[in-house]
Amino acid sequence: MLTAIREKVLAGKRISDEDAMYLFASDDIFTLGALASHVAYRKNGRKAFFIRNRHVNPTNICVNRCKFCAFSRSQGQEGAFELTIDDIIGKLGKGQATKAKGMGKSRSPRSVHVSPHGFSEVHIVGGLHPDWPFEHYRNMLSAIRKRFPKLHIKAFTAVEIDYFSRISGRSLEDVLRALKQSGLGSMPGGGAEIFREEIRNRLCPEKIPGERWLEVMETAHRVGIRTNATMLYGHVEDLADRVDHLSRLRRLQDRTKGFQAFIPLAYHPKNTEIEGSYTSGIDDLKTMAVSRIFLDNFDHVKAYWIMLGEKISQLALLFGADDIDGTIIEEKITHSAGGLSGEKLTAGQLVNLIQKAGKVAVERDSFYKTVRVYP
Ligand code: V47
Ligand code: SF4
Repeated sequence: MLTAIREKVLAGKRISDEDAMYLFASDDIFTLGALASHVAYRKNGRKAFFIRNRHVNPTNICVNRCKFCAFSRSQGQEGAFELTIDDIIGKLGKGQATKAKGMGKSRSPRSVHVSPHGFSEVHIVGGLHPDWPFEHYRNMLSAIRKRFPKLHIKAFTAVEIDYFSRISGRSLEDVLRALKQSGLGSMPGGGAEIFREEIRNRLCPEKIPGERWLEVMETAHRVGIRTNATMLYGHVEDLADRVDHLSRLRRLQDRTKGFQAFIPLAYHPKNTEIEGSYTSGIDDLKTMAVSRIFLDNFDHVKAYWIMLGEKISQLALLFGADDIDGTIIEEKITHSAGGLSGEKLTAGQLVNLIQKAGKVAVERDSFYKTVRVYP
């Protein structure tokens, strides 16, 4: 069976759901790595991408309270926070002090892209706040755009977009167009978790169904907003749930071509309601490899170093990943749940991780355009 799958992959053919099940169940991790690397090479050559970015969470107050989420709080609960728009602008402004960090002793400093604030993208996601009106989110984007006109704003999961539609009474399309007009550049892939209803009900009964998540993304793609996609694995799902999830993403991508990257998110169990254990390194690498092989219509598969750790994300570059995300600077979601990594890496450290994996480090912009190649 593995030989037949191998031949399909080498011939550039699509593998089936059954093939993906077989690969997940296989212990032949080296063959998985070789096949995934083959697909990654066909897509991106020896390149592995990173970005200078910063994460910001405007609030952790959330009406959903998903059972795997250690980040969220109820209103008035200890540890709940709300950032004002000025707080957010202040955080983004602080990057200016770090703009030269991680550059090392560059041999060609003039070719180096350094945005005025030290990062080229801000990634904004937060809880579903019970009181904030939709206008608040538009004002947030407009204020950021006004203060940092060149900063790319990647913001709001499909779950947040659906919430904005409900609190404002506007259609999804209307909400997305309005956000785009206020400065939204693209959307992250969070909130997907596991689409299958039985699992979703156990994980996050208040969250929108998988079908709605896909509908939001389809609408975003239709109005010209590129997005990512994720899958949260390693909790209560089984391998068939993972394959079902990947399969639904692949079908939507066939229709829209609007997903840029797929990011498998390794479950972190601390301070959560469902508890459980950390994922194993083997599972992380296998999941990366099977995702890369299966999602033949995704250009990029990302090894998010915050969740995988520096070392596994580096190894993941040999198991199909072509991106390790970015400088991050501040991270709360994973760290609330027992994240074992640091919260920030310099560009120099990211380049080093990539180069030591034998790949060509490429700093990218938010649409995977090359900013700088590190020889
Ligand atoms: O939506 C929540 C997940 C996501 C836990 O698109 C957890 O480029 C593990 O989506 N253990 C947010 N995961 C992070 C995310 C993301 C990160 C980096 C890049 C991109 C991108 C997207 O984190 C949530 C949820 O799926 N999450 N709790 C937990 N205990
Ligand atoms: Fe809220 Fe998102 Fe956490 Fe769920 S995962 S409780 S929607 S912040």
